[in-house]
Amino acid sequence: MAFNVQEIRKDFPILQREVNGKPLVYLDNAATSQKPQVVIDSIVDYYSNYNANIHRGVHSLSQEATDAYEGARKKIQQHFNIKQTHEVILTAGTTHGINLVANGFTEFLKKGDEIIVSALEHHSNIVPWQMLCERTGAELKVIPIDEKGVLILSEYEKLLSENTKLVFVNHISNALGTINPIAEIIKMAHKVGAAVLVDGAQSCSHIKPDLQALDVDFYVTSAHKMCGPTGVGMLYGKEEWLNKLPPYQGGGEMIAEVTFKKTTYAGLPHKFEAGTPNISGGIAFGAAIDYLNSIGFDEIEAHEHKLLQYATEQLTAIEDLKIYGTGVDKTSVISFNIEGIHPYDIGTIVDKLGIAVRTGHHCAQPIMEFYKIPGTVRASFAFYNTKEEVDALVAAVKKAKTMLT
Ligand code: 7TS
Repeated sequence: MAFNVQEIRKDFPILQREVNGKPLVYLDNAATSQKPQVVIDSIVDYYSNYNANIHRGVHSLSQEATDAYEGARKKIQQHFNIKQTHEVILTAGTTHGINLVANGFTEFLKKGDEIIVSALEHHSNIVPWQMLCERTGAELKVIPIDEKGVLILSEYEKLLSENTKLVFVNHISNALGTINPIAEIIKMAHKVGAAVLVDGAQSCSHIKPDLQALDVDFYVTSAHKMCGPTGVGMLYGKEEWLNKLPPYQGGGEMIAEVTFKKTTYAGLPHKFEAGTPNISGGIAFGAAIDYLNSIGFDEIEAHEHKLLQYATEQLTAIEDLKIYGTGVDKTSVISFNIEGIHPYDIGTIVDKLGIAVRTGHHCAQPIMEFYKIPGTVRASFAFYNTKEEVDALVAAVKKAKTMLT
């Protein structure tokens, strides 16, 4: 089916509403995406028709719920081209997946070992590694960026050594939109025997990563950035790594046998899935993946690229407006400031005109420190945004500028 943005918008009930008396222009997709009716329906259907706990009942409802939840895991596996279903761990989201891995590495690291992160990371891909370093005595090293907000690979190469045990980098920067050359980063890390975790929180709504082709060791993402619900996500780990890592949490459903003397753990993926999970969330994650694939990632990328180009041209034409993150490989995120105006003030005025953008440091304070700014205004576009919405943003930013100068 040809890509028709007006038809697609009809799938999202929220896009029909008004904010402050104006049609909603939702440009905060990097924070969370909106949800199509099919995803909302999948949650309602579960609670209305087959709500039961999974993996434990012989009764029919439990079986139906288990089949739907495990069906979603299979969809995730196929979508990301993961070799085996049990390499998909269902989590509460990206942050949970990162902490699970960081916690698991505690017993494998010692003083003298090094961990590399990039200067483009979200706090959730910095803080857990700092905590890991505190626990183990390992040292954190940082791949720097250039003025365009692009990682300097020659500096990364210099940081790599036989002491490097782990490398963590996001696929796409949430604050700037830079797409990182993860295939190269992974290859370089593997040459020195280091494992790599890629944070895909920002990428999976824009592109379809092939995890086997990337040969990545761990990959994490959140369903809510991909038209799915909040509170659910995915951790992919290579089987050999997941077998090596200890469980993150103890509880029901993650055991093989429990006595007061000793507990043995269940196999993958259950070893990492203690307790009753977000069942409706997992099922809806599967529905979101089906929905995105029904639109098609080639179409999504092409449309978003056009929006990015158009919005970049239009915003750049505003005097004193500076865009941060100007690398060639970039997704549909524009972070900007107008000289002499606080980003929060712009965000507040454009909200009055129905336009949702994020302002602030975007949980990436080191990037703001690099540019010596308090924060930015960030407009992040999804496949359901339109050229007319870009025009509305540009007009609103011009109005804000007039009011504030
Ligand atoms: N990593 C990146 C690159 C992110 O962009 C985010 C969330 C996270 C990790 C954390 O994801 P969570 O689902 O576990 O919370 N980023 C943003 C953002 O840019 N604006 O709000 C949340």
